[in-house]
Amino acid sequence: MEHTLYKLPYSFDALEPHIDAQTMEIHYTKHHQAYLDNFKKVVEKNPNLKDLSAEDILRDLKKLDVSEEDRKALQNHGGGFVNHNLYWSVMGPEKQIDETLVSDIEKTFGSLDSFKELFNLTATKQFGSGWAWLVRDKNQDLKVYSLPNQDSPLSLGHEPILAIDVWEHAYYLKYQNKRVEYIENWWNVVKIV
Ligand code: MN3
Repeated sequence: MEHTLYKLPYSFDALEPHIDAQTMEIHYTKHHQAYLDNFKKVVEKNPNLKDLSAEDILRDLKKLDVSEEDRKALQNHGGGFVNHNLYWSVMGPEKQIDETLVSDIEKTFGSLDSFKELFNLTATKQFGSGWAWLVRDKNQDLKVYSLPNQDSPLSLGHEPILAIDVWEHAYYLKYQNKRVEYIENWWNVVKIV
């Protein structure tokens, strides 16, 4: 199975002023690329993984026949690879609203605004590096939570729908320590809701 970076359908400066071009370029070409490269090294070491997608590797993380060191590396770098693919894909310079998702969000959280409030609080409160997630659980119910590092909801049996990266590398050049401001402005470039 070949693993490739999500191909950005917009330029590095397309999300300005909310996400600046320099952050986008470094984030995509350096950070994301490094997760992919390191993930592929572990996959190459373990021939039993060669036919699995990165998503399947994360879903089956606990039961994979690999060393504990490699399992941790797959969690970190495989997670980093897959999480960023979603992050790029939910953003864009133009709205492409997912009406079904919006209607499910309104049913679950009362309104889009109350969902955003919960999501922002969750992203703000994630201590240290990590992500805030909107996922569907096994019953297709929507849930919001944060996970540390590059941990993937796939490893909990959940399907990721929307995610914000709150590692400092995602916002520090423009926002410095102001994570809250980054999170609030990020909604301007979320295209699916
Ligand atoms: Mn990142």
